[in-house]
Amino acid sequence: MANSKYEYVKAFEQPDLLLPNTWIVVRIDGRGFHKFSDKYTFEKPNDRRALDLMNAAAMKVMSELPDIFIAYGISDEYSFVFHKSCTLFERRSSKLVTTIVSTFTAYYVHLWSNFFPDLPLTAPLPSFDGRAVQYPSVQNLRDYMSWRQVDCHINNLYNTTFWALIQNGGMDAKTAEKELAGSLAADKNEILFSRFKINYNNEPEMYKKGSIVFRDYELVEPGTVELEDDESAKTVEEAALSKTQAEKDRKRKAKARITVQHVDMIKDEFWERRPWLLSNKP
Ligand code: DGT
Ligand code: MG
Ligand code: MG
Ligand code: MG
Ligand code: MG
Repeated sequence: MANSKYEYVKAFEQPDLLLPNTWIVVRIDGRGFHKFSDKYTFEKPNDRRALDLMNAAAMKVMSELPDIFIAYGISDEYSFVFHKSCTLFERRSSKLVTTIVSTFTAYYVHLWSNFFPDLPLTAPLPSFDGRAVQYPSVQNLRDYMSWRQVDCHINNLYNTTFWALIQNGGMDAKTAEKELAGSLAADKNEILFSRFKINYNNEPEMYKKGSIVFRDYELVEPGTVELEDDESAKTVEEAALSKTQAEKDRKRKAKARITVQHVDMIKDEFWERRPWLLSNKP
């Protein structure tokens, strides 16, 4: 069929392919969740139901998009990570971001009543923004994950102390803010312990460390995953073989158990114990 005279408008669509061979992080964040959390009177500083709902929606996103190998959530945000070899949607940035944002939002709304059975969700409904960022090295990616986890720790220590001063110490927000201005982590730990008998170390791990969602391959022995392979050295037969291998890997990924953990991922141990996460055959 001949092109219509209107067809030229297609040329206005600009490609937005992300660079090959880079780790892709899609971070989404709740829009206006300060207001949203007030509307549904989320517990301060952490509302278990709200965080569990974020985690449940993230797990659904991961099961629908097996190319995501790890995700990390704190507060109203979630970061989803694609392996550097990922070719999903030809690595089109807007397609990756909008698919994740809409899938996450749909599940957030769909699962709401499981976590807030007594609070019907009413308009304006929750929405999320999203962006894709590319990281060229494993070190950059790990530094990104560490950055988010350090942020979680800093914010949670501050918020825990701030709300203790208000809820247990009877301060107003202005006074509590002044009290904490310029304070170090040790000062906040001391305020919590000496004034309120709260040992910060005993606070829930989810609040202190955030939530890491990943595929757990219990059958993978540590050290059995190849960390380096040279794509360019492959013969045609090897390439065909690796295609069936890729198919097997895809099925294996789809079947793997998706788990949520609240552990340190800044130190090497988390990654060393799970070599498949950053391997060339995720
Ligand atoms: P944005 O992202 O620019 O549209 O604006 P916000 O208001 O979403 O700001 P953001 O993302 O920087 O901060 C997240 C807000 O969500 C923050 O005001 C606290 C609130 N929030 C998140 N999780 C909880 C929770 O578990 N409990 C309570 N009370 N508030 C929470
Ligand atoms: Mg924001
Ligand atoms: Mg937000
Ligand atoms: Mg946020
Ligand atoms: Mg279509």
